[in-house]
Amino acid sequence: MRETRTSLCRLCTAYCPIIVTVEEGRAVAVAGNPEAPLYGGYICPKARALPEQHYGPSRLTRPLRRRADGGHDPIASGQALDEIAARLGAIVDHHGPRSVAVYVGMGSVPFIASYAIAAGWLRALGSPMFFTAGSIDKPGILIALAMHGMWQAGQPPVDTADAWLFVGINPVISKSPGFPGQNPGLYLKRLVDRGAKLIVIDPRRTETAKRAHIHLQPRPGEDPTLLAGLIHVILEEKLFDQAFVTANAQGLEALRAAVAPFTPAYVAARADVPEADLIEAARVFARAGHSGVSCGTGPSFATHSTLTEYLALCLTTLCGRWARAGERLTKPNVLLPGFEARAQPWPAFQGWGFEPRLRVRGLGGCVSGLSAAALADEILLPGEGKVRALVVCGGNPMMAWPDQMKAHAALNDLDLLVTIDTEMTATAELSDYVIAPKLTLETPMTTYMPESVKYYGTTRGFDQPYAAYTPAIVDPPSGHDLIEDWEFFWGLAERLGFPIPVTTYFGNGPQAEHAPVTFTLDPKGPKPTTDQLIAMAHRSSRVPLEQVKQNPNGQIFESDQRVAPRAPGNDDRLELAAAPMIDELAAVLAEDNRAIEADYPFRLLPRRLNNILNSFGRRYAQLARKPYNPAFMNPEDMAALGLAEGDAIRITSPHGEIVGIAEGEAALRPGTVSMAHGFGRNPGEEDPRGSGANTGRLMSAEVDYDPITGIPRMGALPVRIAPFMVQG
Ligand SMILES: Nc1nc2c(c(=O)[nH]1)N[C@H]1C(S)=C(S)[C@@H](COP(=O)(O)OP(=O)(O)OC[C@H]3O[C@@H](n4cnc5c(=O)[nH]c(N)nc54)[C@H](O)[C@@H]3O)O[C@H]1N2
Ligand SMILES: Nc1nc2c(c(=O)[nH]1)N[C@H]1C(S)=C(S)[C@@H](COP(=O)(O)OP(=O)(O)OC[C@H]3O[C@@H](n4cnc5c(=O)[nH]c(N)nc54)[C@H](O)[C@@H]3O)O[C@H]1N2
Ligand code: SF4
Ligand SMILES: [Mo]
Repeated sequence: MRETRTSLCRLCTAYCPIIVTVEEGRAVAVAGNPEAPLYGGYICPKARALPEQHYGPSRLTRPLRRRADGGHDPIASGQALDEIAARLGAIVDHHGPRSVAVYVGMGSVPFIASYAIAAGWLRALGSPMFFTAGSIDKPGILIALAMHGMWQAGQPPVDTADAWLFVGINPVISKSPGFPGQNPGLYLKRLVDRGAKLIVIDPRRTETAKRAHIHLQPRPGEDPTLLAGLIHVILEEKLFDQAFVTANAQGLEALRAAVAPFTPAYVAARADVPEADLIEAARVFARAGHSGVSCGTGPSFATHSTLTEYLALCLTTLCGRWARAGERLTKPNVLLPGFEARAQPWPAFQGWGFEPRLRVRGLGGCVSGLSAAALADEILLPGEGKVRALVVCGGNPMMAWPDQMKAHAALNDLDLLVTIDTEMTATAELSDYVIAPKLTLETPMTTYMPESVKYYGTTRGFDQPYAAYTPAIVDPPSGHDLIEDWEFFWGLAERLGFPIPVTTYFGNGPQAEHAPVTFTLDPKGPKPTTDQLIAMAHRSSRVPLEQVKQNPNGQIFESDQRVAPRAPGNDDRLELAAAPMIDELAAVLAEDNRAIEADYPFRLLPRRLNNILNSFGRRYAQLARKPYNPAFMNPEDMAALGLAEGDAIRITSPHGEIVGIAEGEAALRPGTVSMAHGFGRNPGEEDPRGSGANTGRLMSAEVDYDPITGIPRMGALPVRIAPFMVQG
């Protein structure tokens, strides 16, 4: 029997509505859902590969256990859980709970329960060692918000903007939640057709930059310089919203003094952009009726990630781009609890320096969590507190952690490594146990996740109060032994004999306090279904889950709620001059990169490929047009080095070396090399034209790391390029 069913693609945070053709309980084709609001029927090629993900030869359908020779044999999931629980119990008995860590990656995005239950399970075990991929993504957003304060009513909708500034973010391809991810290409087209002016800061002329009124194509890593320059012009020309700033912010004079040296002439020369374009960008941004800023991974990886986000918040506040009393509340929540939005800040708060402290680099807990970039060191460093067991849930450390060689040494040093993954990844190969999970189409879910990303600072998520629910729409493959990610932690808690406290996660600091949804899962009681778990997590939603379930295409749940005025007597203010940020801006001014540039004249930049999601998708015939990640270079640079299209090149950083395959791309600023991450395999299995190269190999987790979030330099990475000659 052949029929169609509606569902949601949940591979990335866009959560595109899809129509799945199902035959005999199996998905055979996926198309966009034109009836769903917001998305205009859009899907990307990755959604069309969902059937291949579910039934292709690389899918794991049963757990595996590692043999002494490194190979893996199938094992029943119940037995795997028995053995893992016993080994964890022994490790905790001997070394204490802190010796057990969990790392949750992007593969948990589709599952409401996995992140919250993994965190709760670890807490109940007594270990604070919980790490997420978010700490090697844009952790600076949350610290910047803690330092600046948050506006309770949020921002006016993006689609009312007359100007928008994109800093190292390419939503047309990435659907980064830093911009509404619901068909961002169409979104931008509509904005531009309406007369809005886009300003893009990116060393590459990206798909987003093609629509830009002004594209600043600077030297990589100069984002704080450029943003300080924009603020300089806006203050100098008195283009800011003086009334808003006087009523709602503090620190203006200190900020003015800090950006004073960042004159247009200085910034233009240092970042190598036309001075007139910089001034025009400042004027367009400030004179717009509404405008906003989205920052991406480009600046986050290029050091000073928190400062870039902080200056973006200062720009937003200076121009008063926050929702005002009496305006319609654009994001009244749907699946999250309703709230009273006031035109006032949650003031700045101490968002870092929390317990536990890590043993390396003076890092500690903070609102962006513990630094995954430091976890390899926590595994390798002997002594009290050494991490000996690691559970990886929907992540791929061997492909994603900076410093692949160190990650490899660390994972091999563990007493126990368990990975929950759909395929035999490079990390799974090193794992003692690999747990095979159910996949998205086999499980129910709502749009809770993309709705909650709006709580991450300048991150946007949905621009409308949209919500949708999908049931499981296909059966798991016959003869499977699959469990859902959350059931793994349930099974361990059952065997270890403790309940799991769950806090569904959204917001940080003051926001998290206003309506957390908490419940306890007790494995002594009956095991809930995933739908029951979803119901528990949505218990205090503004719109009842049952109502959301009634529309298979999802729906925009309008609200006539208005932004309330400031509470009487309240005088909280947004902070324009947090001391650590003013100090860091002074340090930026004093930076001198010339010495390193003489030896390493190129800069390696991160990028996203349309068909590949981090390390995911490379095994799918319909996605992997090339099995490797090309090293894109400006054709003039290639000519100067005598390189032809497809030549192998040696890419050397102060820390490591990889071999890439050169490919010309005129859109790149000369002097840059742009490469996707998540490629290559484990050390010793290098195959530049086969699996590609792992750019993490070029990075050190200990170089130019942020003292609060721990994120090291992962972009704007100094490298040198030379033709690669095959030896012998
Ligand atoms: N050099 C370099 N390093 C980087 C980056 C970079 O640009 N350059 N980017 C950084 C960023 S932004 C991030 S977010 C991190 C990502 O870091 P990770 O999340 O650790 O890496 P991914 O490759 O996204 O791993 C996701 C894994 O989830 C698995 N998966 C897919 N679907 C499911 C599922 O349904 N269930 C389960 N359990 N697993 C599933 C996939 O097979 C894959 O192995 O990498 C960071 N590292
Ligand atoms: N198709 C696809 N979609 C994805 C992913 C994927 O791998 N593939 N990954 C997902 C993940 S985990 C994330 S975090 C998001 C990331 O989403 P984005 O942050 O939008 O990531 P990119 O598309 O790489 O855009 C980053 C841009 O920064 C530019 N850049 C590099 N260095 C600098 C710099 O120093 N300064 C400035 N201003 N720009 C710089 C790069 O040229 C690039 O265009 O995408 C998500 N979506
Ligand atoms: S953008 Fe692509 S991968 Fe992301 S949710 Fe939409 S269809 Fe899926
Ligand atoms: Mo990411």
